[in-house]
Formats: sequence, C-alpha cells, structure tokens
Amino acid sequence: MTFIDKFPTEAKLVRWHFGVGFVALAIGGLFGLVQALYRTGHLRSLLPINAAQYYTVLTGHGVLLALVFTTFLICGFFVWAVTRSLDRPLSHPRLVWTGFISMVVGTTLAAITILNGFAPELPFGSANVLYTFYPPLQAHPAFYVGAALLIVGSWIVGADYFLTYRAWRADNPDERIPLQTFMVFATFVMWYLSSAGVAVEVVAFLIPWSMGWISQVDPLLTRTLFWYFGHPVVYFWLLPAYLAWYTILPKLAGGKLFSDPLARVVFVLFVLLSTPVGFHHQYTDPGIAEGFKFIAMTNTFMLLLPSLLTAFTVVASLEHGARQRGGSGYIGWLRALPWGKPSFSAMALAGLVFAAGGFSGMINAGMNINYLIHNTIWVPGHFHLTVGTAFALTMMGVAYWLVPQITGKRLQHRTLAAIQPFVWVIGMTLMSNAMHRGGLAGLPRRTAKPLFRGEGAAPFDPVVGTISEMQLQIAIGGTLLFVSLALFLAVMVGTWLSRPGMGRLSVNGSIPSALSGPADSPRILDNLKVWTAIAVVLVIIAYGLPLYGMLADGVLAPGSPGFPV
Ligand code: HAS
Ligand code: CU
Repeated sequence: MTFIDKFPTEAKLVRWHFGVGFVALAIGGLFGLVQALYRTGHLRSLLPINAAQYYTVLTGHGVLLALVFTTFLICGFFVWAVTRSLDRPLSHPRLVWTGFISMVVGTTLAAITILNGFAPELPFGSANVLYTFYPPLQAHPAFYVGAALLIVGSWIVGADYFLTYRAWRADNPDERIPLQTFMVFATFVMWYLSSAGVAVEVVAFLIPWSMGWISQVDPLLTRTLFWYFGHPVVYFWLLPAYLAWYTILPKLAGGKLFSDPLARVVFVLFVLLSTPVGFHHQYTDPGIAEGFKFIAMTNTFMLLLPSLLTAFTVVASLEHGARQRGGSGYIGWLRALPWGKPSFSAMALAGLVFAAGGFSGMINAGMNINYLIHNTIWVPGHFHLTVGTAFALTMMGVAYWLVPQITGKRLQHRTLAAIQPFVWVIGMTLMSNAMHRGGLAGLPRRTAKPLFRGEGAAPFDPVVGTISEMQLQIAIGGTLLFVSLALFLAVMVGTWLSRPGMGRLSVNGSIPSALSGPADSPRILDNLKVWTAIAVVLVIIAYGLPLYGMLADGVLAPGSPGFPV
C-alpha cells in the first residue's frame, strides 16, 4: 500500500514541507548562478545587480538554501521516517502544522528584509548580513525574528516526533525503537541542544540590539553562541542524508543494511560529539585560549569516526546489494549498481562526493593548517561538497523515490531525472575543485571585488594554473549546477501537475530489515537520555570556562580578559 493511501494527513504534511523547500531551492539556486557569474566576472554586464547587491544575493543564497531549504526538507522527511518506521499516524498533526506555519512566517519575514536589498528605497529594512548574521553586521529586527520563528517552528514539528513515539511505546512496551525513529531522535536531540545557542544569541542580543534597546553587543560572545550552533547544524543537515544512505540506499541497490547496531552507534556518537567542537570555526578569533581551541580540534577529529564508520557500513551494504544483483570482482560489483535509477544515483553520487568533502573538512579542522584556508574561497568549496551535495543531492534522490509515494503520481520526465545527478556532480566537481585551489592561492571568500585578474589585480600567484582559469571553472560549474537544478525542478513540477489517474503507481516503499538486526546490540544503545546527559557534560567542559571568560567582563562588553597563550 502506498504511503499516501495509508497515511493521507502525513503525506500532505510532507508535500507541503517539500513544496516550500523546493521554492526556496529554486530562488536560492538562481541566486547561486548570479553570484557565481558576478563574482568571477563572467557576463557581469548582463547581471542586474551592483557590488552592494552582490551581498544581497549572497545572503539570499545562503539563507534560502542552507537554512530554509534544509529545515523544511528535514522536517518533512522526518515526518515520513517517523510515521513509516513506527507504522502509525502522527499523534498531533496539528502541532506539526503549527510548526510549519511558524517556519513559513519566519521565512517570509526574513526573505522580505533580504530581498529589500534589491530596492533599498522601499521601507522593508535590510539584511545584507550573510547567512551567519553575526555582529557587527546588523539586520532589520524582522530578519532576526524571522530566523527565530524558523528555528522555533522546527522545534515544534520535532516535538510531535517524540509524542508520536510515546504513543507507540505505550502500545509496544518491549520492542526496540525502530532504526529510522532512533535516527530522527538522535538528530533532534542534537538539534535542540545546539540550536538553543543561536536562540539565545538572537533573542537575548540581536533582536534587542537591532531594536535599539541595547547599544552594543559583544561580538566574540555572539560569534561563540553562533558557532556553538553553527557546527552541529551541519550535522542537522548531514544526518538526514545518513538516514537515507543507511535505510533507503541499500534497498535501492537491491540489498540490505549491513548492520543496524553499527548505525545506532554512529548516531549516538553524533549526539555526543557534534556540539563541543564549534571553536574549530573560531581558530583565528582572539580572546579564546588556544587550549580550548585544541580541545575542540581533538573532539573534531574524534568526530570523524562516525563518518568513517558510515563509509564502511554503507559501502558494505551497497556491495551486498550489487552482489545480489550478480555483481562480482573487487570493484567490478560497482557496475552492477542501478546507476540509471535517479533515486539511487543521486544518493550514491552524493556519498562519493561527500568522501571528498570529508577530506577537505579534515584539513579545515587542523588548527595550524586552518590558518592557510580560513576565510578563503576554499571554505565554500568545502561546504558545497557537504551541505551543497551530500545533503542537497541526497534529498533530490529522496524526492525521486518519495514524491510518488506522497502524491500517488508517477515520476515524470524520467530521462531528465536520470541525467540530473550526473550533471550536478560534473558541475560540482569543476566548481568546488577550482574553489579549493583558489583558496590555496589565497582568494578570499565573500567578496564581490576585486576580480583578482586582469589589470590592477592583486598579485595572486597559484602554484598550478591561473586565477582566470579557476574563475572560469567556477562559472561553468555554477552554470551546470543551475542547469541540473532546473532539471530537478522540472521533474518535480511535471510530476506534481500530472494526473494521478494516469497510472497511479504503487512504489514499493517497504524497507528490508538489516543483515544484523537491533537484537544484536545492547539495549543501552537506545537510551538517548543517557547519551544526552553525557553530551551536556561534554558541552559544559568545552564551553563552560570560555563562556565564563567572555561574560566575566560584562555581558555586553566586547572582548574578554586576556588569556595566557
Ligand atoms: Fe565542515 C566549515 C570541518 C563536515 C558544512 N563546514 C564548514 C562550513 C560549512 C560546513 C557550511 O574544522 C562553512 C561555515 C562558514 O560559513 O564559515 N566539516 C569539518 C569536518 C567535517 C565536516 C571535520 N561540514 C561538514 C558537513 C557539512 C559541513 C557534513 C554540511 C552538511 N568545516 C570544518 C571546519 C570548518 C568547516 C573546521 C571551518 C573552516 C573555516 O576556517 O572557516 C567532518 O564531519 C567530515 C567527515 C567526513 C568524512 C567522509 C566519510 C565518507 C563518507 C562517504 C561514504 C560513501 C558513500 C557512497 C555512502 C570523513 C561517509 C558510496 C557509493 C558507492 C557507489 C560506493
Ligand atoms: Cu564545523
């Protein structure tokens, strides 16, 4: 039975979340194209923006994609995951609608202030503050209120995952918590723990400051609160992709998940270690003692473990699937995978690209080598492989598989869908490789000027290649990404507009059990209360003293007393 027939209310909720997310994706993606061309100086004269508006486009791109698209997709996807794996409807769908509306209102408020950058004469404020929005850049209060409503909305949606589980538990007192629900919980526990930081930043400091109620804020404190949230948020994006790679991808490959217990261990490790690492974004910030940065670095390297375990488990599961399909040889089995199936190829390619993104993450994380790449275009190179592909392309794969199940309609334009993930990967390879290389040559991130080539250009001297050639690759790569995005949206809109009567399709939405099931692991693994308590202790160890230092000289006073270095 298709999901929509069994759970019509939940299917509708997923559709709405995905729908809003895809609108954000369309606008944010268009901004991406504009910005790639403007920044690299290609076709600049055709673009209707000036240098100041480059930052409007950049803010819109970052906020709509990294914050809005992600949050809507995750909340919707998890509605499906919880409902499917508990095999029961949500206990309080109205709560989820409430959260959804809060997120839509928040997004609208923030979007209006950002978009007003295109017509600053209009009275809707401004918000050229980029997606990290830290002081001293200041936005209109509506931007911060919007951001807060987006986050609070996701909290409300998340509450119903837990309430639904409680109802399920009452009926199933002895059963192990199903893997997908466990993964959703681990993700949300981490999300509640970490997004509290940005909530404090926004509500206690940024809103009062932008309203003029307080005259100044402490930039170091607000940055620290931001990055306390800003690292775990990347796992808020990654873990839904992992949920898909662990539970959907092996099935699409014709196999089974290799190990359910190992998957649980991975998610527990993320709960424990995702938050006490935020200082790895602040290695160059003065006012934080090197020792605390060192602790964050050590934790970050331990945090590689769950991803390396994931690489092992997911690839083993895919190999199992490929061998079931007749694949053989050491790597020859790769050919037996269903590369023509867009849901599979999107997710598998996203995984392969993430392997490269993970390696650039390891370089970022080294305290000494970070100084080489910090604030260069290397960093956008890194995060387009991670959130921009591991998350975004995986969610496109999820959509190819799930949208027929939540609409009851057959996927349209299948040929376009089949080529779309490959176009994405080619575009991303060109763009992100050139960004990494540009970063090594010292090209800064987040700047509209200068062009770094031609007359009067700053003297950048890359070891291999030229700045112009890198800029060209970024422009071509960005354009291919936009083409790929347009293909994806055409498939989605085409499917949405098609008639359900025309071959109402029953996609096989079942998920086979793992080769090694949950019974092979101790029950303590499921006890998220214990893991959450340990996570809180680790947060206190990592953040207690540094925060005390920042607050000791007065909550609003900039800076912190000197630390012996
Ligand atoms: Fe990062 C900056 C370190 C992962 C996103 N990161 C950023 C920023 C973003 C971001 C958005 O330490 C910029 C923030 C800003 O605007 O300033 N990052 C890491 C590390 C990891 C990491 C150590 N990042 C992510 C993920 C992101 C993300 C995930 C989003 C989703 N990152 C940093 C640091 C900075 C940073 C510093 C600050 C830089 C600076 O100076 O500003 C690790 O979690 C990575 C571990 C991953 C692996 C890869 C394992 C491979 C797998 C693939 C399996 C293959 C499959 C396919 C499934 C070790 C799991 C199989 C298919 C077949 C066909 C076989
Ligand atoms: Cu990080």
